[in-house]
Amino acid sequence: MNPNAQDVKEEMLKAFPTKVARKRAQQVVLNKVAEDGSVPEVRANSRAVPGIITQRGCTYAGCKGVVLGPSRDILNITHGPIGCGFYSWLTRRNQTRPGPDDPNYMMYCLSTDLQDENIIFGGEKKLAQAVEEAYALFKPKAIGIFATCPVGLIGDDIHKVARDMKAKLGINVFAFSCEGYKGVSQSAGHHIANNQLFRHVVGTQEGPEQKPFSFNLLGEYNIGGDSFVLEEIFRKCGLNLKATFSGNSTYDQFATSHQVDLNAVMCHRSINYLANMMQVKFGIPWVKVNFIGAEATAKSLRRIAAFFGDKDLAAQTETVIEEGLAEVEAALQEIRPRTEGKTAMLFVGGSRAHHYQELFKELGMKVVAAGYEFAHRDDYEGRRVLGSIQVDADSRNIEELEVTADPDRYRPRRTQEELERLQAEGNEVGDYRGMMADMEDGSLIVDDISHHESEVLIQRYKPDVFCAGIKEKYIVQKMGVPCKQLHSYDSGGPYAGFKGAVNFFRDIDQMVNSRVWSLVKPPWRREAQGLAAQYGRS
Ligand code: CFM
Repeated sequence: MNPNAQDVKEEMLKAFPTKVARKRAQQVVLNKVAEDGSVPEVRANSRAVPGIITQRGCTYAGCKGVVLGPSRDILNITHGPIGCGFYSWLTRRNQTRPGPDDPNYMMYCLSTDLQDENIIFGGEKKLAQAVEEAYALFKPKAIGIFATCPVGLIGDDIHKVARDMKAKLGINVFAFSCEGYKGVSQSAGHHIANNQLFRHVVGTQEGPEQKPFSFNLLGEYNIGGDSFVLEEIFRKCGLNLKATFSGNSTYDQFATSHQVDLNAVMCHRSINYLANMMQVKFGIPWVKVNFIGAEATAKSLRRIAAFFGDKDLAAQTETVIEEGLAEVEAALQEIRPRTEGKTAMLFVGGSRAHHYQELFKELGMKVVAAGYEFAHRDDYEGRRVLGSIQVDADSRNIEELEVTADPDRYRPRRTQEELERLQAEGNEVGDYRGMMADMEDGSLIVDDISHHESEVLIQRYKPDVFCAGIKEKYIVQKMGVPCKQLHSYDSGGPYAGFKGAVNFFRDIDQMVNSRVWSLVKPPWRREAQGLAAQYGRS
């Protein structure tokens, strides 16, 4: 029996001081989907309360780690103390597959290793030296420079260094003012990364003539090999994938990505900025897709095929879907009887807490609570609320680029009527309906969940699996509940597409049906074992 969600909410908040409880009350919401699809308002993208243990990361993580991290042949240099570079060194399981002669810098960790002296006298010279040294060693096509907190505090002009180096070396050098403190979470880093990629890379080369059905996949970072699975599916359908931002892609693909006819947006949170800017400047429409979940994959493939409106493409897509679903169905027949009726919670990032619900639905499991770490209201409530999101001082801190149609290269790929027809057919054209519309009434939505709140949720709901990240994993498991990492997939994956769905079903089956969890005695199952001691007297 599930507990009453309102009671749980009150219990979560009662440990907090009044002011904190008042703020958190706006971020913990009982879901209710109205007839017109609207849902209750969730406070999101606001500062975490100091002292609360949040799941969030920093702006530098969102920019250097998330969006640029998977790029294979852009040489990424962290300008800052060595720790920022070291701890962002390939911890995200993003994979890439270069050809035998292609450069691959992903396994390197380059840092300017700022010292006290540089903090006092400035680090620009050291940065310029580092860029020259890196160029001499690797001869890359492009170098990205990433600012860390102290760089912003001492005021190094990294953009000037980038300009000077670009002129001197004759390669593309660009910088990101993604100091960790710049925004309230890694979300700000996504925006900064989108801006600079758009400004300095996208559309800087003209490639060969476009093949038919060319598109980019935006917001797919090839964690655990997801992109590899998707690339194969697209190839089988007869689609031509140009660039993936940024899983398993190259600088040249980014630079020529403005030539395609469609952008398919997977992770709305991290890359909707680029999708919108490319639409305004080049006339490329975007559709929302989700390749997590077999049905979701089928729906997304049909959405892309519908956009291109070609009979043969549609037929080939249906064949691929049929094959894929057959494989998934066979696995579900075996697994679903063991997972049916179990419960899950997902507290992850800015899109997976939504996307992965598809896979749990297919397993017959119920999602009782979910939330994002750092997503915005539109990811919860849908883009329909965009106009009513208040811009606060923290968001104003992040640059909004002024974008206009390119005088020579703007080419509307579809007429307004065609796009409206596709949207009317349910295709989320330039639209995202958000997480809550897909969740049951009465489920709990918790934005930027804290450690304390997770504990209360687990104690009260005793879910069969809790999905989060490495920081949460062992605390959750000590409570006798398996924790599936949905950032790194633990050592598993890929989980995208049809093959990925089968992998996920097997992994979750093992987790929720292992008897090992009943051997863990969480604190509330133990007898009261108060510690007793006496002060010694002499
Ligand atoms: Fe997008 Fe991501 Fe995510 Fe994200 Fe991330 Fe990630 Fe994530 Mo970790 S880009 S919002 S900043 S889907 S690294 S691949 S898993 S928190 S839900």
